[in-house]
Amino acid sequence: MSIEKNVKRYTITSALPYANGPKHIGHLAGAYIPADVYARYLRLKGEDVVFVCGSDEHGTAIPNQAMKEGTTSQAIIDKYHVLIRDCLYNLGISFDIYHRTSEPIHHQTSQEFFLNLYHKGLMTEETSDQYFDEEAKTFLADRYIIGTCPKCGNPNAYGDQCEKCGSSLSPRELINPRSTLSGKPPVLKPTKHWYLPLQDYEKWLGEWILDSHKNDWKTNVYGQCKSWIDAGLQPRAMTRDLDWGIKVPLPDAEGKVLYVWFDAPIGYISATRALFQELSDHKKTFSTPQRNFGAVKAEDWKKYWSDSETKLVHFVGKDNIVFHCIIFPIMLHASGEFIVPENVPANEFMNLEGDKMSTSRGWSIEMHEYLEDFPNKPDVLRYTMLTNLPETKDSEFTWKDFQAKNNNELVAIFGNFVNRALVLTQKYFDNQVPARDALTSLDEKVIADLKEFPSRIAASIEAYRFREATAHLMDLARLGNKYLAETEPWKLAKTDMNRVATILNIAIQISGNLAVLAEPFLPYTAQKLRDMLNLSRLTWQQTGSADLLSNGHSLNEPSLLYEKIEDGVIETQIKKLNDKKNQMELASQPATPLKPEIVFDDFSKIDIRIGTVIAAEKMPKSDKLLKLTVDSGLDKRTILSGIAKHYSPEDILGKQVTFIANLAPRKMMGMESQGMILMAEDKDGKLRLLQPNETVAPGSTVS
Ligand code: B3M
Ligand code: ZN
Repeated sequence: MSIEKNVKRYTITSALPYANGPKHIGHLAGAYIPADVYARYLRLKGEDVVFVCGSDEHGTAIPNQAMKEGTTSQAIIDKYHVLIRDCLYNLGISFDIYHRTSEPIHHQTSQEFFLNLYHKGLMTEETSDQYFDEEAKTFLADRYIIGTCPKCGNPNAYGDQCEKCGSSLSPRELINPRSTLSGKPPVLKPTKHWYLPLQDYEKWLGEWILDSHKNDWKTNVYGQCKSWIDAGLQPRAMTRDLDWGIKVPLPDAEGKVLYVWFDAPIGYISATRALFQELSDHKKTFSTPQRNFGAVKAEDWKKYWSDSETKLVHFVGKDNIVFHCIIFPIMLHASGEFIVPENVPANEFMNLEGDKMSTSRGWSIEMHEYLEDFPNKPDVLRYTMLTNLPETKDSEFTWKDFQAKNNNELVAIFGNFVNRALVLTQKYFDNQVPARDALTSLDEKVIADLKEFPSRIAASIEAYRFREATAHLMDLARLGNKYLAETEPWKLAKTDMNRVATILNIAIQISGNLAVLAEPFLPYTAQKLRDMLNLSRLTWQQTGSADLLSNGHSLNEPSLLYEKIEDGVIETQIKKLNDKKNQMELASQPATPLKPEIVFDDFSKIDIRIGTVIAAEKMPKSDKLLKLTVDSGLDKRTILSGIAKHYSPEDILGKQVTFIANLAPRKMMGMESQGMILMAEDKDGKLRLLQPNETVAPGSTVS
């Protein structure tokens, strides 16, 4: 059984995105939105919270991308760090700091961490054979080796993982391995590395996870941990042969860097360190403190990582579970200096329109794309994600659902309720909160119901059930909506103004509660609503009350919280998604292999010309051939062309074409063809005419 410890402060982390490209919205469902709801809720309660994140700028993902974009690793991280950071902040993710693992303070923290374990004798040194590319003269990181997957036969599996069947692999398991750098088969060469003997911590992990977190960790997380531990752990190399990363701080480690999964989670610690450094210096570079931390000292960061009364919670996606539940905790525990996480409420994946979300396949909505198309709707995305979080199993984002969540819930329930309450108060009471008169039993019931919401929402958040928490929030708006629908104050205005005052007072109180309780989920909405209600920041503890806004309190001008999203907008997005995927598919098709080299004389023998099609008809008895009459500038000749599947005679009539003019005539289906029309052909065999980009005289030569 786990014993809830005495919690004085919280350290909340979101997985550090690799700064190797834009990130799609699926990431939000695991590491960012749930973490943000949790952090915002705790801050509203007045808890001492630090919420950290930053860019993961090491590992082979970075030089890989640099190679693809034909630039340097530094240029890649500089570009994507800013892009990802800005997207996350614009989506309302309220980090106190968004740091970078390329910062000196992180290099220092990671090297200190490594040396601490090393000097304690907790690292083992081992020389083993590893793949080396003799042409590129470098050891090959797992990602730089591809070969056939031994499990499913995928010919393009990576040295660490097969993306087709999902198996995790080691490079030596690949069949017919080849280097991605030179394309050649790599050779084995001895190299020395430093290992963390994970197996030495099996007993500790058993007690810490399997015994004490059986009931409070999510079953998907606990299950993954259990199967790892049951299968038996092995020493894991914490260093790599690579020229991009944090240097191994030992004299005999030339050309070696820390394993990215060693340094990246330490990034949480260095981010916290940087935050307190900045707070104590009153200088801001990376930090955006979300609350007043008061007067702090630089070394105060330690409390958030070493004090046993700190609750550390890591928010990640399911692919990061093993690193946050097994490897990093072993590192923290072994260091003897740090606390281990209280929970790792990892989510499963969010799919997109029936398929796995993937930036590389083009089946994705990138965060920046969303924000470009819906710049003033971060909350609509947050809400759609929150109501669909893959908390127990994979879930799905669809544009139709996005539209439905907006139109049927945010507009029709939340927005509609608040708008009616405010507009009616403006109309009947000059925008001043009217006092309540005698209460009916319905009023009393609604006030009593309202009181229950804060603890109900809180209980769900504290149990990491964010979907449920979001549903409770919307239920409060529903309660208000229903109350107005039942009491119909607009009908009573002529007969019973006291009654109208009572109803609108209660409706305004519910709106005030929504303005506070919605903040973790819909921060932009909450802000807008607070502004309309002319309400200062309240705490979570103040909610549940029907006296949040005093009698006579003046409200500001009401405006709509949400607007309807029309079908056309959704259709455009669906089309955009399909177009992007098709484009990616075309771009990723390998081109037809090159033909053997020729000399210039070979080429100059071919007489290529431009002509104009002056007649075109289908070739009888053929579904492939068109019979064209081409004005070649020299003559009017017949050319038979196998394009009937791609062009109709009408399509091609009058068009200019490129053709080989001196090809020996050939007989096809009993007719002579005097030349050959040149076409562009893609991998699918689709043919397109080659034309000059301006009309030229027939007979113009091509050279
Ligand atoms: N950058 C992997 C990922 O984005 C990795 C997370 C690091 S968290 C310390 O999935
Ligand atoms: Zn496979």
